[in-house]
Amino acid sequence: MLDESTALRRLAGGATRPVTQPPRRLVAHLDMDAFYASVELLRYPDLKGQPVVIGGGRRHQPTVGPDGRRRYARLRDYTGRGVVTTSTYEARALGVHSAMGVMKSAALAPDAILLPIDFDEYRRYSRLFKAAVRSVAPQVEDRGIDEIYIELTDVPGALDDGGRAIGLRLKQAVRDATGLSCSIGITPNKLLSKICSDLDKPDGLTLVGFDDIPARIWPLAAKKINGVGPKAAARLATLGIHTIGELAAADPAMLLQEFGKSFGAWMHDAAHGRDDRAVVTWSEPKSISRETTFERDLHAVRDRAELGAIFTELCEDLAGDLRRKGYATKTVGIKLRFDDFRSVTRDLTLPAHVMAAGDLRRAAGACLKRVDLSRRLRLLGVRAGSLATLEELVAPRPAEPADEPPRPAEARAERPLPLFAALSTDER
Ligand code: DCP
Ligand code: MG
Repeated sequence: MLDESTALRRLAGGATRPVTQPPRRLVAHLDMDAFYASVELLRYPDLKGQPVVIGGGRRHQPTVGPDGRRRYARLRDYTGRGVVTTSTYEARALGVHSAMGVMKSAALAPDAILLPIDFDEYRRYSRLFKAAVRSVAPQVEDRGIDEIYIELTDVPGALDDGGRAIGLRLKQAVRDATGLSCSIGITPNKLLSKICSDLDKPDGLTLVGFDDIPARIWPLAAKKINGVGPKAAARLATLGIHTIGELAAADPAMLLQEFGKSFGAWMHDAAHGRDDRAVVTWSEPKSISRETTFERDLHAVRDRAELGAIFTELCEDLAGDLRRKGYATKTVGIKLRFDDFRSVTRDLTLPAHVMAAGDLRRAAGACLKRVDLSRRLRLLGVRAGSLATLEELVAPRPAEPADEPPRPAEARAERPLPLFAALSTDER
């Protein structure tokens, strides 16, 4: 039996508590280098080493002159409201960055080359690099077009050298499959790995263990923590907290008071490098939406035609998203923002799943009828919720009761599902 003082010490987490090492875990965060720009340089290798900005429309496509040489659009000739999606490191050295207006970037780098955006090509390379990674380490969480998390803990040998060998193998696999470079952070969790993949760009491999946190993580700006946005960073700055180290040293009670219980506690843990989120290898979107802010506020009656055209286009774009991703929707919603910045949403649940633009448009139109439209509008959005994959609709999961009694196979074959009619045009 335990004597009282031992029991108390154990309760208090004192010296007699068995020391358990946290389970050893390694997670990678991989982010492609200057992704869209690097994909473009594969097509136009003559541009290597030059400042190149990706952000134009089709009219900025390079042309071939009578001498057989390619001619590129230059930033200085650009007029319009487009924004920079990304740029080569040479353009960044001149001050250009993502989300900057193209005309503003032209003032900084007038001679830089402008190339149009080609999402299809970037998506193709995205699939290629992710497949290459999966062939080395299968537990991959997709975080967008150019970044992923990879659980390395179960990859044989990965833990032996802090992840260096597996990191090099991943980079080589990506290079072999795509010709592109990436930067990888490998640490015990997602939070630290996300920070670390950015520390040695381009073509970096950064390994950090818990023991390295004071030297490698604490000197960094607090906003380097994914989740500490510009607003939180500005608020921290007013409290005299600029670095992650200063955040780690801050009184947790003060953080809770200033930022609320959950965000305050999360920031305290994050600054100490604590994060136990799993690498989630599979997920379905809850909804898919499209929205647009108008160039000028529009009125439902006076600008009816223009508004109608935008509304239809949004539904067509949304239908395209659903088709590409292989989903149908049963709940269609709209979002409106008025000129006084007030927002309203309405939605409608349909008797069956749909994915065609016309069906979305009708449902969204019915939602619109339920809104008072006397004020002018700034923004319009359309959302598809209650998603089901096409596979689920064709072969419902056994647990789900069928909506209608099974029909004979021949009858099914003769009457294609409306979904397939929608799919048959281009992307089947
Ligand atoms: N992107 C975009 N608009 C932004 C930011 C990014 O369209 N405001 C696109 C273009 C990028 C891609 O997403 O190529 C990936 O974004 P990153 O932030 O990873 O930027 P890069 O990969 O271009 O550069 P880095 O080497 O810094 O990762
Ligand atoms: Mg990137």
